Amino acid sequence: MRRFAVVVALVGAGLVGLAGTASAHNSLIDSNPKNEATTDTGPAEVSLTFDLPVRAGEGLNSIAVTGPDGKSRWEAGPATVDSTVVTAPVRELGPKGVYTIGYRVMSADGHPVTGKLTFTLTRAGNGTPAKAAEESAGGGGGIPLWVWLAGAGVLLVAGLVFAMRVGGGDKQNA
Ligand SMILES: [Cu+2]
Repeated sequence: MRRFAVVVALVGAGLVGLAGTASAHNSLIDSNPKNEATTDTGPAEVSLTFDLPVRAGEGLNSIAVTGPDGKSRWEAGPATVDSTVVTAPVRELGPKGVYTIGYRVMSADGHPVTGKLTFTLTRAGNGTPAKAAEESAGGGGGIPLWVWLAGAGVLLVAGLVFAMRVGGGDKQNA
């Protein structure tokens, strides 16, 4: 019973650790365009600069550019990582208004970091948004499930090993 309680406590602590905010999370320190910028020409790409290198990997990082209607998508391809900078190409923009840049990156400590910025297009462009099919195929997906499962598995095994050591110690002392 005591061993079970230790396992529950350790797994619980592990889950809190997974969900919690650690000080080593990456932070956004610069961007192009700047947050709340006003421009009469759409940017050819969005680049986001963080204080620590971002983990590169298939499906780990995404940048989405959403139009003034709140649903049309304007990024032209998947996000790429170069150390602290994450970049995504952008289509020629269309209607004027407020565009939102949403991002999710894998920080150096293994936790995902999300956020958003906006910029305002003051002169309409000739572009059209990505089609629905392109959106779903655009690789803008989140972190693969196996990454989470692997993390949870490591914590579970660590908790069990620790609990067994504690349990064995109890027996020897009894
Ligand atoms: Cu963290």
